Amino acid sequence: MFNNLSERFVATVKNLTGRGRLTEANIKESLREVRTALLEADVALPVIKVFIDDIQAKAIGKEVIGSLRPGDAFIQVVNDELIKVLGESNQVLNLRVEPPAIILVVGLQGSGKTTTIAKLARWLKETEKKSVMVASADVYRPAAIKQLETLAEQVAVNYFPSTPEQNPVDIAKAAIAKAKLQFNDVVIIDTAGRLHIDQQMMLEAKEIHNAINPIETLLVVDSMMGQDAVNAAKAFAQGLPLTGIILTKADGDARGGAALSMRVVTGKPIKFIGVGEKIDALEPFYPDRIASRILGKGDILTLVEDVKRKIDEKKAKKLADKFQKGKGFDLEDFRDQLQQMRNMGGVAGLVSKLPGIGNLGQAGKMINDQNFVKMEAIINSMTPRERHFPALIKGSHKQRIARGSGTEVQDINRLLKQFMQVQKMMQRFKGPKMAEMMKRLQGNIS
Ligand SMILES: Nc1nc2c(ncn2[C@@H]2O[C@H](COP(=O)(O)OP(=O)(O)OP(=O)(O)O)[C@@H](O)[C@H]2O)c(=O)[nH]1
Ligand SMILES: [Mg+2]
Repeated sequence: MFNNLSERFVATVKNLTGRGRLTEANIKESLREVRTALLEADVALPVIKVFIDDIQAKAIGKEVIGSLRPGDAFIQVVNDELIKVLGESNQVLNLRVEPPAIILVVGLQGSGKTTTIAKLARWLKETEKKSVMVASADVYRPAAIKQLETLAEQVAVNYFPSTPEQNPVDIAKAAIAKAKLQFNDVVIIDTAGRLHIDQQMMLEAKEIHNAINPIETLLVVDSMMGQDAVNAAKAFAQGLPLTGIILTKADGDARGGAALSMRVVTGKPIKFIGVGEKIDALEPFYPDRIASRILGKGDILTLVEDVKRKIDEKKAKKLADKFQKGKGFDLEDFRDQLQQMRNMGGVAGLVSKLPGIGNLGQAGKMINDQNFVKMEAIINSMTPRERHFPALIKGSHKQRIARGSGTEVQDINRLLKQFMQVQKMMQRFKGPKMAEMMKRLQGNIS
């Protein structure tokens, strides 16, 4: 997300380097570039106007104090403005009611409601330690109910069964009654989506809303729809008392116009973003972190949270021990490492949060999930003995492994070479040096 915008902004700042002070003349050009970047990102025009006016007012005459370079001073102003437009701070879900806290989820067809409900249920369960129930009031597509049931099973939360013959309001009410009996903390109600916003859909959503009086009414919108998503959100906000927005498919949206326009145009906060099809690809929306990502500074905080949440602690400790000793690192450990990286929202998700990744070029493109899957398949096709003692893998073994994993002998050679590089690197870090690095890392994290 925001790749294009990010590239543009970083280039703009580079142009300012070397100037002594921000003046009307030298920021005029930068502002023009920012404006073009926002237009290309498909940001709503009124938002662009406010953005540019604010930056102009704040940037002109801004002293470049101390070691701060003009580019940095300008970026500071842009950063503040981005945060403002994105909504200042993370807006948490309001669950402070007598349980169950009711969350109603609405949105256009295919925007990602059902998937997002499963992700949200999982997030509430794992991060907030809530007991969650989900129920589907989407009676127009029989498969829709089944879809939620399957997802609920996958994330292991309570599922309230419903059928297409029932009335949506009745389903919602019955689910809430059941959740109350079971002492669930949160109940999330899925609704039917329509192709367009029409009277009937709004009426039905309103009817459900009136009947259950949810503490949160969340609108799910597809960020790839750009300004259409913003307009749809505006219409929804007029018909329903929305409490927040969840922006899905941010992973497929290189422009980011919806994210940047949503708050200003609808007045509603984005509370979460969906960043992938996987069930854990949902992140709370932090304007400051997103601004940081847009400006190419990376989003280390979200990355650290990701790592904390997803890493298998036992395996990580085992690996750290081997690190310390600097020996015994074999292909099984290597495979664990690959798996952990994939668990962290895939390599692409990981890489997008690292600072300065735009400069990685070709090398960056080589890192991808397909390669990792292939590497895992190769290691899986080895015997345990081969995994422990890679040096023993000879020509005929390689052919067998290649056949077993559906790869070529040259893939096996490449993997063994990569493994050896990692192993060498680990040896260099062994002993006290590693302990020191770990300590410093921990200091940075907490
Ligand atoms: N890449 C990506 N895909 C997503 C994301 N969220 C949802 N999807 C995909 O979007 C498609 C539609 O998702 P659903 O959850 O069925 O959408 P819905 O709004 O419930 O659809 P209806 O019930 O038909 O209105 C699915 O293929 C999801 O996997 C996301 O954050 N990233
Ligand atoms: Mg659905």
